[in-house]
Amino acid sequence: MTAVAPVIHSTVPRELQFKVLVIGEFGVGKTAVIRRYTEGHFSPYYKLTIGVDFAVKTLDWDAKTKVTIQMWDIAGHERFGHMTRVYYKYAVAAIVVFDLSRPPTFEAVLKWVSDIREKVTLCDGRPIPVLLLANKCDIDSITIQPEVISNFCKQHLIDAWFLTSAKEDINIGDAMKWLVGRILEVRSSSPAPAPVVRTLAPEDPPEKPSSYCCSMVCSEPGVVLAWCTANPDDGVGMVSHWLIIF
Ligand SMILES: Nc1nc2c(ncn2[C@@H]2O[C@H](COP(=O)(O)OP(=O)(O)OP(=O)(O)O)[C@@H](O)[C@H]2O)c(=O)[nH]1
Ligand SMILES: [Mg+2]
Repeated sequence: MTAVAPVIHSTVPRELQFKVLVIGEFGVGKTAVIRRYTEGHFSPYYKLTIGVDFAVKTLDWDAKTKVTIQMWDIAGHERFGHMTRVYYKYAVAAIVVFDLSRPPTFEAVLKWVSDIREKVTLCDGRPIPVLLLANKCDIDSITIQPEVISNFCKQHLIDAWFLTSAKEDINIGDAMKWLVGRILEVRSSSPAPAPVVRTLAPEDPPEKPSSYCCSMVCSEPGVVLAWCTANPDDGVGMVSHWLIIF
């Protein structure tokens, strides 16, 4: 009789970490979208982002997969634009945000998409997925029509777009869910799978981690280091310190 080798299906949970860029013109609501998603609140006050900021959110994607999204909140103001090549490094997706009540911020989307396509690709050379957010849909007197946005996305190979409001919490969660799904889909179709940051040992406790340390080391001039601290109750984290060495 021939012995049949048992088929072993891995039940070891995996933890994946993805770097996602959030870009777009100043004042469009990038920080507000990130805050809404990671902390669940909104501030009506505008405090411009200087350089780059970070936020981290951990999701139980399915029974076997924990996903940590590291969101890089890139300043939209022109004067901080010279560092984007460093900030974009190792990103696996980008969210481009524009303000529905300010048409010039929609016109600037192409500039941001081109910047991404020129400066960052996946490790196998494919372009990173791009999600477009038409933010501030709570404001009346909006003149940009949905079909114009849809056509624009088709024409420039933008993967998807959503009407959002960070203020009223419209579509932020759905948009992020779509993006994580897309990142996983792209990753699974890659000839060289993206690295698994950490595989949890079976004896690891299933609770959410109380803190993280994440660092980005760039081969370009400059080193970017970020220390993230997560809230043990909801797994939501914010970078507590960051440092760029030139
Ligand atoms: N009505 C409304 N206001 C919003 C919304 N999202 C953001 N805002 C406001 O728009 C202003 C700018 O938001 P930010 O999130 O700081 O903009 P940003 O894109 O991060 O700007 P930079 O950091 O300068 O690049 C703030 O006053 C926010 O309160 C929204 O969905 N609806
Ligand atoms: Mg900001």
